Amino acid sequence: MKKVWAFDLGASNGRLMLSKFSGDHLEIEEVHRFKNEPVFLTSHYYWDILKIFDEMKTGILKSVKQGHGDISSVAVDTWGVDFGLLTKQGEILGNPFSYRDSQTFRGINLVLQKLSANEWFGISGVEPAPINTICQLAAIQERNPELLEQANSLLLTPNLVSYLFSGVKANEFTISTTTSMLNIEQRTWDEELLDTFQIPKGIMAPVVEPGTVLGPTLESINQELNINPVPVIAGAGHDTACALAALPLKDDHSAFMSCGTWILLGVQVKEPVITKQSLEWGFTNEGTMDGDYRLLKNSMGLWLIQQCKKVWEKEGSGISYTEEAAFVKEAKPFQSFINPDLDVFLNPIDMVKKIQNVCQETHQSVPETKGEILRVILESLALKYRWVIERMEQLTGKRIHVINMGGGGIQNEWLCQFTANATQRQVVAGPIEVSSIGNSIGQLLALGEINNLAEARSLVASSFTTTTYEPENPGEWQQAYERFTDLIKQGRNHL
Ligand code: LRH
Repeated sequence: MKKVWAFDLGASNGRLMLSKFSGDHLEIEEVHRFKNEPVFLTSHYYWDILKIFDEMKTGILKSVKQGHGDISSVAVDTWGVDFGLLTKQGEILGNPFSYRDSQTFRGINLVLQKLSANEWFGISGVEPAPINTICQLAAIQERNPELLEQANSLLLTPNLVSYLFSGVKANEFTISTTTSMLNIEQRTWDEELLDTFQIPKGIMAPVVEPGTVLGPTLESINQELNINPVPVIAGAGHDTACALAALPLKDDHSAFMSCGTWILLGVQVKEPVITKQSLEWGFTNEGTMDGDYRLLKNSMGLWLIQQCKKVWEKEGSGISYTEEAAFVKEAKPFQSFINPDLDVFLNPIDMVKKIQNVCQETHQSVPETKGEILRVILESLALKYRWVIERMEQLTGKRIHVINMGGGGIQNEWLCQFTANATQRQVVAGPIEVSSIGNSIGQLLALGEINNLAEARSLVASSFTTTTYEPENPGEWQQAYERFTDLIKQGRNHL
């Protein structure tokens, strides 16, 4: 029995999972879960990296206490684009910024002053979007250049924490593709691009392929946690790459959908799709664990619901998952729609008010009750996925028959059913812990326990259960889609 630790850090919580692989069965067990949200101070949003690392160590201590000895390796996956800076001595330089910080909007303007969207997309294959690492760096370079002057290394979040465990500085390929600073063809940092934005070349720790063994856990960590040295692997550092690896896709007519704070909907392709159309429709090309690419659309996802629930909690009228589902059921369908990917939804102070404002501005009826608000969000998300699927089919020339949904978001059964209805495609939902499972698969590949992703996906199919949702009510959803597409033709600041 091989046992590995998978740290999956998300933008609302993080967890340590223990994976057990018997040779033909994979099992995953949650050891520790903790809250992780950006912290607002001095006018910026930061990640509390010290708390994150401390929680990770708590996770290991818990695992040891539960008697999980003989761990073969450990790997970390996280959300994309964010990074930490290190001094020459290897100490952390300031708190890492969150991509929700509004500096990214200044950043994207600065980047576009020097690089056209066409050039940007052509080099990196990544959709020009404010959240990209390059925008943060451009904003920091303008506002606080001393920070970059003092920096000796830049490590993306999974690699930053892997460094804290192993002492080895390297940026793994899949997470590096989210920066839009990587030359997608050469699979390494684009030096010209770094020059254009005066990012000191030396700070970009080298790019390593997924599955690279960085080295054993540091002696100081072993002593503190009372463990034997454990190999730290740079598996696939990006949570979405992990999710794709662990979704039981049957063939290339299956799309993947990783559902969490963000919802990433895409297909695995051999070559990046870098065309006028893919740029115009806001698609992006990121790396997969096995050397291919993920053609996908980054969509706002359950963030919209999480933020509304936060507002209601603050008002003292928070709701549970069960109430959420009941409210959606009661609310009138197809009242109003929003384009979930408008920049205004990236980090508003009050998401409920923002959604109401957008409905009003677009001359639709304004949702008032919790059920109405939730229904606007869920129906709009589902309709947006039809929009994405249809465009993806045009870009690849392949019809999508099935959508494999995974991640915490599939616990929302309305989201799964609405996605099936809006797209009129079968939805196969599961597993929930898809990023942690993918993280473990990355380690098992590196350890030579499994041979390729096809094998990994059949292992997932035989080890975990899924739920199938068949499309319903085609006529009503067709009419809704026509209204939705008319709406998103207006005010398209971000598709
Ligand atoms: C989802 C995700 C997504 C984006 C975003 C910043 O967790 O990784 O793919 O990169 O975070």
